[in-house]
Amino acid sequence: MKILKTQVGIIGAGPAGLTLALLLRRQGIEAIILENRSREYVQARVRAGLLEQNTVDIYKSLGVADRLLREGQEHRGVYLSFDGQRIRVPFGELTGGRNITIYGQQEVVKDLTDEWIAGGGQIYFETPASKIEDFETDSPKIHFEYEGEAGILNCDFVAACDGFHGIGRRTLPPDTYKEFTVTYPFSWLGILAHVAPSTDELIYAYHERGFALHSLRSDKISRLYIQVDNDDLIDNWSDERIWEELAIRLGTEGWSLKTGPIFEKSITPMRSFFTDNMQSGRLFLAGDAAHIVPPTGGKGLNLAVADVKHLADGLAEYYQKNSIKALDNYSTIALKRIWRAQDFSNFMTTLFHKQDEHGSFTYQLQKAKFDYIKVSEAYATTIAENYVGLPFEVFE
Ligand code: RFL
Ligand code: PHB
Repeated sequence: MKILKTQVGIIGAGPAGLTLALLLRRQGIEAIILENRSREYVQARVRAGLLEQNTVDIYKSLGVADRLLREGQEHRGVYLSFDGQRIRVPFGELTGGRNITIYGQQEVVKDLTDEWIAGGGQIYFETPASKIEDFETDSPKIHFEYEGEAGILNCDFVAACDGFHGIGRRTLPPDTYKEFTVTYPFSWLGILAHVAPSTDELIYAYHERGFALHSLRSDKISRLYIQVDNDDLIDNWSDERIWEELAIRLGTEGWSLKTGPIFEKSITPMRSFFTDNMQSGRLFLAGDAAHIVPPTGGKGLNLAVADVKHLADGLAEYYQKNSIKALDNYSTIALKRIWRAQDFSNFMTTLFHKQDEHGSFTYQLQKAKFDYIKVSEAYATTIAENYVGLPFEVFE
C-alpha cells in the first residue's frame, strides 16, 4: 500500500487543479495532485480558448504567462453577426480597457504542469482517485490506485477539481445540495484546421441554418464551430460540407472564408449544470466538478480559475490566521459569479442559436436583441463587461 501525506489533496490536473496547486505553493501551502489520465492525454485534450482578463492576470501574477503573452492573441473586441449583418462590440471603451486573450486550454495546461513540476511539485498521472473518506473530520483520506497498487493520500483538505464526471460531486452528502440541469436541444461540431483565420477577432453568428463561431488559435490555425442536432453524427459531416456550411452561416458582404485541412473534429452537447453548494466539511469542489456552462460565453475555464482563486484565499487564511471563515464562505462567494456566468452563457446561447422557425416569435426576440445592441451603448456594455469577465471585487 502506497501512503502519501500533504496539506491539500487535489484530484484532477485540469485548469482548476493545476492553478490551485500553484496558487497554494505561492502561499507556502503543500499540495499533491492525483490525475486519472496520462500527461500526454491531458495535454492533448482540445477544449477552450478564451481567457478572461482575470485569468490572464492570475497567470501573470503566478509567473506562468510568458508563453501565453508571447503566443496568445489579445482581442479588443468581438464581432456579432445576425442574418448576415455583422457588427463589432469594442471592449476597450466599454469596459475601461479590459480584454480577452485567445490561447488554447491545452497550452495553459502544459504551461501549468511544467511550472508545477519544475518547482518540485508532486503530481501522479494515471492515478485514479476512487474514494474520498473522513472529510467531515480533520484528517480526510483520498483512496487511489497507482501502478496497480492501492494507495491513500492523507491530507487536511480535499479539493475535488475532477471535472464533470469526477468522484467529488458524487461524494457530497445528497442532502447538502441541489442540482440543476438544462439540456439544450442542439450541440456544437468543433473543428481545428490548418488555415490562417479569416478574421482578426471572434465572430458569433446567428443564421437561419443555425449558429456558427469563428475562433482562432494562431496565425496558421483556426478553430470553428457550428450548431448541429443532438443526434447528429460526425460521420455525416465531410470536411467539404463543414466548410460550405461555415461559409454560409458566417457570410457577410465583401468577406470570404479561407478553408484548409481539418485535423480535429468533434461534437459536444450543450448543457448548463450546477450544484447550489460546493463544499461539505473539508471537501471542496471547483471547476467543472461543480458546474458546466454552454461554451457560447467562453466561461468554463475562467470559472474554474475563479473558483480556485477563492479556494486558495480561504486555505491561505486558514493556514496563516487559523480562521475557517473564508473557507466557510467559499460556495457563497463562488456561486455569485457562477450564477452570473450561467445567465450570460444562457443569454449568448439563446441569442445566437436557431431555436425555432426562422421568423417565429423566438426569432423576433433574438433579432430585437441584436438590433438593440447596434443602437444602445448600455446594452453593448452589458455584453462587453460580462464577456471580458467582471472583476473579482464585484462579487466579494
Ligand atoms: P477538467 O479540465 O475536466 O479537468 C478535470 C481533470 O480531472 C481528472 N479526473 C480525475 N483524476 C483523478 N481521479 C479521478 N477520479 C478523476 N476524475 C476526473 C480528469 O482526467 C481531468 O484531467 O476540469 P476543470 O479543471 O474544472 O476545467 C474546466 C474546463 O476544462 C472547461 O470548463 C472548459 O474547457 C470549458 N470550455 C470553455 N471554457 C472557457 O473558459 N472558454 C472557452 O472558450 C471554452 N470553450 C469549453 C469550450 C469546453 C468545450 N468542451 C469540449 C466541453 C469549448 C468546448 C468545445
Ligand atoms: C474557442 O476558441 O475554442 C472558443 C472561443 C469562444 C467560445 C467558445 C470556444 O465562446
